[in-house]
Amino acid sequence: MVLGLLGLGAVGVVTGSSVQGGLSRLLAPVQLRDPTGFTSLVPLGNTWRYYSVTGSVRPRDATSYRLKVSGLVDKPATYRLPDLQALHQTAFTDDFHCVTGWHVPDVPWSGVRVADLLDQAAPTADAVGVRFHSFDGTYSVNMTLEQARADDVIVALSMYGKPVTHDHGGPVRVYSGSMYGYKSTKWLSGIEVVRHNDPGYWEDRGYPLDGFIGE
Ligand SMILES: Nc1nc2c(c(=O)[nH]1)N[C@H]1C(S)=C(S)[C@@H](COP(=O)(O)O)O[C@H]1N2
Ligand SMILES: [Mo]
Repeated sequence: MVLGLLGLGAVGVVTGSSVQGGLSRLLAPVQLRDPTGFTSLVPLGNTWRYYSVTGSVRPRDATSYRLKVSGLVDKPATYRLPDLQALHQTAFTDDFHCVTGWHVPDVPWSGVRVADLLDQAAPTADAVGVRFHSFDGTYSVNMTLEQARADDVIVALSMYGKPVTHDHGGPVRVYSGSMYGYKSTKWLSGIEVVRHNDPGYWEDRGYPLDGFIGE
């Protein structure tokens, strides 16, 4: 039961650091399913957790998926999955760090740089930040325009050489190599260019606005 909650493929919601910490103390090391589907005996520190602040999220596929780039831009655009796949893909391997303490080393990512999408959209002179929206209907988070343009901030289409799974926020999620996981919006539906760098879902609940790993 508890193992099911922690397993990546399980339908379960892990809401906060207190829950996470309590389970970690009770259960490490423990058997967990890793993203490749194998089961291994690993310390609880180095595995993925499934996170959703809304419980279950209705999946979107290659037909139903849309990414809207909107707000303070001269050229708003709506991308379908094949449109994103046709753009230049940036690939790199980097760790994933949740601010609650767990991390997963050496994850191969690829996707479209947010900077490339912003260049296409042509932000207006009064643009200061971007707000990433999720089709879960609730989650959103900001970055400054400068942060969002960094080389390691992508709209990720693939993890481990395969399409981003639904549980990991696919078909399209954000990944920022330099920032904690809460900056990486799952089930990405919109990139809105905005006038203020406002706090997002977790930042309203106490996490730092910048979110750089180690700060
Ligand atoms: N839409 C959405 N995106 C989200 C979250 C969430 O709950 N909902 N949680 C964030 C946090 S705190 C982390 S650590 C990662 C977890 O990613 P994972 O579920 O692929 O492990 O997603 C981030 N993006
Ligand atoms: Mo997190």
